Amino acid sequence: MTTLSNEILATLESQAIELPSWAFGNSGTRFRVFPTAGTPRDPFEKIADAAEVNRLTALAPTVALHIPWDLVDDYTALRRHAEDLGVKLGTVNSNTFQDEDYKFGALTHHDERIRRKAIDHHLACIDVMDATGSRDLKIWLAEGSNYPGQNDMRGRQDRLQDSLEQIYARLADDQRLVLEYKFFEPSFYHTDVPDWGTSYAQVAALGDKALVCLDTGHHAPGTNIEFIVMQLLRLGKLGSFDFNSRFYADDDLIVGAADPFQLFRILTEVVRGGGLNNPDVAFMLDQCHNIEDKIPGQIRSVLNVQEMTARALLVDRDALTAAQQANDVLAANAVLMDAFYTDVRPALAEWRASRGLPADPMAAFAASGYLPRIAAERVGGTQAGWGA
Ligand code: PSV
Ligand code: MN
Ligand code: MN
Repeated sequence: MTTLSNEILATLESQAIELPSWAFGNSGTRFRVFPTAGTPRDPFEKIADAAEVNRLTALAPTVALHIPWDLVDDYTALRRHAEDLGVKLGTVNSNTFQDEDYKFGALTHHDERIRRKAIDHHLACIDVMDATGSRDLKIWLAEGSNYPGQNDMRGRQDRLQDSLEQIYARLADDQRLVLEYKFFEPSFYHTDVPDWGTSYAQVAALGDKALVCLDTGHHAPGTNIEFIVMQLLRLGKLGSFDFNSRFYADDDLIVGAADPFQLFRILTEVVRGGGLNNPDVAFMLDQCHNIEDKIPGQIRSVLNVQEMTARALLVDRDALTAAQQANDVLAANAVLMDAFYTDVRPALAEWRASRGLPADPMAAFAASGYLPRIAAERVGGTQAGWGA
């Protein structure tokens, strides 16, 4: 069995991966949202489910909120509820994509009334952050156009900068803004923040508290995502990850499911660039579980990140540098592949058990009776999220 050094285990022990509250809600495609028994009826129940993932893995100490999906009267009570369950409230995500007014844009809109409304929504999100103790405001914009000529792309970019400046000005000293990019969808011709370069240009103009959010599912097929990770770390502008995996578009599948090797390559650059366990670089999941059970879906996801991080930490850096310096192409590649092909699962299971955690968190969850209990308890009610 492969053993992991104490240094690697100590690094893994500090790993924290934020869970998205919406992963626990029902979601689907434009064809159908399949409901699941026991789905949370309110943000309190979403946090209880997230806390279950953390209880079994010790990997997920924070939960991201989405406003208004997670609207509550009293955020201090929500914060207390989370802390009672051993987790904290994390990133606040804004939502300017489910309101009729935003059909043709929000922070980029030429109609000043609508743009004001979208800016005010973000200011309200920062109010929520003040109450929840959250550090980060995550902005993903569903803005763009479907047809050439439909919009003045330049004017929209200028208005976006002005809108972001107004939002940025409201941040407290210890708060940050992360701007997420996505190459297409819901718009199909142009998107206002389509790539890391645009996000970087926008946040660089704002200041140190504005950074880029890299969602692994938001790139064209074949994109070398680890290169982008390297570059943003190099520039000190990688604020956060939204981890998930994809086969075709923004599939939001379990991280590491579609392309484990890509996850390994990304994490190898994170390690290389000092982004691991770096408080400036938040690790988050952004996933939807359309057909699988949601809590085990999240457990599997955080375990996949942990496993792949362990493999990235196994890369023999000295051997790699020596091979690179000698232009030994095949030897350098072999160093990476040796680490990637190392099965770290038995060592991680043993390590978990030694810390009083279940060796197999998936099995422990299945045996816990939590799922049948919430299925019996949570009857009725509506649930906000993608299906809303
Ligand atoms: C839509 O693409 C999206 O998946 C973005 O990645 C956001 O992070 C997420 O929704 C939540 O708004
Ligand atoms: Mn995302
Ligand atoms: Mn997405």
